[in-house]
Amino acid sequence: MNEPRTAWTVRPAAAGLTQRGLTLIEMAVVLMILGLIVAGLIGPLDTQLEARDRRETLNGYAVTRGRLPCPDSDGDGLPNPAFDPADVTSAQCAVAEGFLPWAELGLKPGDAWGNRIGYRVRAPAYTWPDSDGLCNGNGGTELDLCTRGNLTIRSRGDNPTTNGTQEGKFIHDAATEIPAVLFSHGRNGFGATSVDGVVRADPVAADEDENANGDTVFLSRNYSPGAGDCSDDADEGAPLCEYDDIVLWVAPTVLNDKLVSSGRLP
Ligand SMILES: [Ca+2]
Ligand SMILES: [Ca+2]
Ligand SMILES: [Ca+2]
Ligand SMILES: [Ca+2]
Repeated sequence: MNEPRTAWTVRPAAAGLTQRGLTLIEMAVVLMILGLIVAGLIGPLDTQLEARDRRETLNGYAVTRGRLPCPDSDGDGLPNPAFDPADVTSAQCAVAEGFLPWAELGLKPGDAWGNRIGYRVRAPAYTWPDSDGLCNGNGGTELDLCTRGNLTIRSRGDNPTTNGTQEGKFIHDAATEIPAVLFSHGRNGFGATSVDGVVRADPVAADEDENANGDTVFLSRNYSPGAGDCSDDADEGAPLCEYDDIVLWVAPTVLNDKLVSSGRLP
């Protein structure tokens, strides 16, 4: 004999999952937990997609202008100096690394946490348009197909030379000769400047500091919450320290493809 079904129970369709149905309160708890999980996933995904949009905007800018913009050094969202097609020295950026010139690109001034986006570009190799349709080589002074970037992206993961051991902290070059890098210092904001110009605290962990120390090397890896005994080194016995930065870079192959397919470069 089947038990009488009440309005307060929901019976699972598959037999054998559980002997009794879930009460509405139990269902509500399950739905609430699922909601929290989904919200937790959508947050970071959203910011990743936003970062990709920014990079796409930058690639599109390169296609229409034949060059990348200089960084913004004073926070008004415009490149420094202003580009002047009659003055080649305007491709010499005021700073090698500054803020993404959001106003020039038609973007929002900051990331999801109200901080400006960092931006570094090789100038003038990527900030002056090609003048002659010729390849002027690595270290050239205009953006053509032989131009190479000077930025390096490092990451952490498995060491491919150790058979049978799966590392997680082995540091390696993920990309080299990169023309330009865009980065957000993430939720913790260490190393960032707010959209209102407030300089936030410096990073404490080594991997995040790599994205705040102003040199040509950046570090991009998965999020880690950090722990008391953490270390950003090769010690596989200790967890990685806190890292929530979002580092994206302009890939030279992608940029070249776009410049060629749009007819910008021969
Ligand atoms: Ca500016
Ligand atoms: Ca050329
Ligand atoms: Ca961070
Ligand atoms: Ca660095």
